[in-house]
Formats: sequence, C-alpha cells, structure tokens
Amino acid sequence: MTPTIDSERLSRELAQLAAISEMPLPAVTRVVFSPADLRAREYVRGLCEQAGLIIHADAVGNTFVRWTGDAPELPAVGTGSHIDAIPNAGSYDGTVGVLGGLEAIRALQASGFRPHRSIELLIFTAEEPTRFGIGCLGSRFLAGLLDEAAGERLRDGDGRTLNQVREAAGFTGPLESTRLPAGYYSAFVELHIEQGPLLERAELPLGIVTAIAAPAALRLRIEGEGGHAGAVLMPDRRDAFLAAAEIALAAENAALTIGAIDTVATCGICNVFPGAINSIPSRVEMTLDVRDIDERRRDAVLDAINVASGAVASRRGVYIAGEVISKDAPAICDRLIVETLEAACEARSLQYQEMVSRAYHDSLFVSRFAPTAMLFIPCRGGVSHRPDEYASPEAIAAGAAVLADTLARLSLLS
Ligand code: HGY
Ligand code: MN
Ligand code: MN
Repeated sequence: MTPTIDSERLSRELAQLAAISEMPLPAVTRVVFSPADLRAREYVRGLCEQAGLIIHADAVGNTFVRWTGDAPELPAVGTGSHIDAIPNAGSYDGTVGVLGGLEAIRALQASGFRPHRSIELLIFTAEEPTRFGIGCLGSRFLAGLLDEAAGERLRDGDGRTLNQVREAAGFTGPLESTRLPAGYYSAFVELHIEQGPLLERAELPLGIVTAIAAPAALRLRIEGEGGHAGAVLMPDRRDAFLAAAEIALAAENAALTIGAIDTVATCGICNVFPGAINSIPSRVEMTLDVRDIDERRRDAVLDAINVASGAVASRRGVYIAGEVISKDAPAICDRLIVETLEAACEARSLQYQEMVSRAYHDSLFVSRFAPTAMLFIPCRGGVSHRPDEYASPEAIAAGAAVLADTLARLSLLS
C-alpha cells in the first residue's frame, strides 16, 4: 500500500517545534545546547518514542532513532537533518528533514510496510556554526574528521569548551566514540528546503541533489592602532576596520571575477573594537565564508584573499592573523540513490530536476562514510536563514512522501 503522509500532523509538529525558540515567532533561534535546543530535543524525542522507535544519543548529542528491520544485522538506511537554528532564522531549515523523516517512517509503519534493512532517522548535533564556529560539528565527528582534542579546543563566545557544554547538556563519553564505521549506512538521504530560488522559479515540487558545494570558512584578526577620531590625522592612521573593509571587498571581487556563478564569498561577522563612535578601530575580528561547487575555484578565491591581505597589511601598517576554520571538499551524490529518488518521484507523477546544493549540509560529511544523496523542496522566494523562510504544507508533504518511498525501496535492496 502506498504510504500516506499525514500533512496536518506534520505541519502542526513543525509549528510546535518552531515555537521552541529563544525568540518570539516568526523568528527562530535555537543554538546548539541552549535551553531551547534541549527543549526541542526533548520534544522530538517524545514524538519518536510515540512512534515506538529505538532512540540513543552519542557523546556529542547526535541522536539515532531506529526502526528495526527484519535483517537488523545489515547496514541500515539512514535519513535525517538538524534542528538547531542560527539566530533570527526560520522554521524549516533542517526541521523539514527531521520531522519529514519521522513522518516518512510513520507513514510506512501505517501502510503495513516491513523494512528489510532497518531505517534510521539521525538528528545531527550543531549543523550550524553559530556556537563553536564550525558547521556540521556532529556529522564531522561521525565522519571521524574531528578528534578528541576538539572537545577542549572548540570554545563558544563565553569561552566554554565543547566538552563543558556537551557534558552540562548530558552528553558524556569520549568524543572518539562518535565515529561511525564506513558502511554504517547502506544509503543516506536528507530531505531539506532548497534555500535557493531555482525550484520555485522552475515551478517544480522536487529537486534531486547530485553534488554539494565545497565550503570554507576563515577567521581574521586585524590589529591596527586606535586613537581619537578627531585628533589623529588621516595620514597617521592604522585603521583596522578600513583594512577589514578592503579585505571583504577583495573577497567579493575574487568571487565575482573568478568566472563562475557558483562561486560565493560572504563576510558575515565583523566585530569592531573598541566600537565607539569617536574612536579609531584598533582591532577587528571578522569571518569569511567562501564556497563553490568546484574546489579549485574555491581555493583560487582563498588564495586571492591571502594575497590581498598581505598587500593591505603592508600598505596600511596593520597586522593580520588568519585562521582557516574549515576547508572541505565537495560531495558527489550516489547515483543509485539519485536514481531511486527519481523513480520514487515518477511513481507519484511528481516532476523534479537534478541540481547542486550551494548550501552545505550534514550530508556533505555523511558522504565521507556512506553513499548519500539529498532531496530538496522549494522554499518561497528561495529565502532561508530568515524569519520569513517558508515551505508550503503541500511541498513538505510531497518531499516526505517521496522520501518514504525511497527509504522503502532502499531498505529492500539486498
Ligand atoms: O551555511 C549553510 O550552508 C548551512 O545552512 N548551515
Ligand atoms: Mn542553515
Ligand atoms: Mn540546514
């Protein structure tokens, strides 16, 4: 029997999850291990328990929710996403993949389907870089890309270490125990909003992701010389903010002139010290986020930023310390899973297009240890990471339905 998505229930649960936030709706703020994140985790766990699923969490809070199949010894089929949200975000980034994944499992249960391979919903810890400065923290641990030392090295804005924060949230044990072996999943599929305008523009209900962009993040500290905004003459200045501004513009220029529309660069954080109207900035702490679907082009932008920083430092007499926070390869999605998703769309006469993901996702790191692909649904105006982020109940239900069919097909593969 074809699984039927309970769209009413799914929309209600998404709205209830969105309301668990540090900010009043429509904005959602749910930073990892914050009180809102812990309440949200409890809420989702409760829904998973009601569905009779087996739940456990690892040492960094990645939460595994399993529907045991008739062949429990075989690698499971995985799905999932994240429930943490950056400040002033929306209701659908990540949560559609978590609650949509749960709904896909419940619809399969209700249809009488029996999984051969177990089907597992995975709720990743800290997909967003907000608290510890690095995105996909939980999935990087699962992929073995972060070591035990990261527990002491990674600190939040208050100087608290990842170990202190995770243990206070009840997640204990060696971080090395989080690593999953290659082949832990026979296949992994993440449902997510597109976070771009292409599906809506093409009036398509679904996108099948064939590659995930290669993200890189830099942190720069620029030391100049402070002083009185009235008394210090322009030729005598070593203004840290103006140096930062030149570097941000150089990053933009490199992304615009590298010759591809897929190359993007963003200065999302720029903290100016001392931050007084009549005081010359003595220090700036800024970040740069650089991405491209082509790793070589992405690295060419990083090189251009490096050259520009050197030139600005010597011309303006400032000191620049740069740190690469992360620099990851792109992911190519697994062809068999892509074709299984396409067959599931066609079986429901739902149109789709193949596309790349310009946002990164936990699937980027799951692809390091399991065959992986993603399924996108449109979001209004392509808007995301904003309170007006929106995906329609129809789009979400279509995504969850195709996900259910795909998980079922993959679960029956020997
Ligand atoms: O930044 C990203 O691509 C993801 O949404 N965290
Ligand atoms: Mn996001
Ligand atoms: Mn996301």
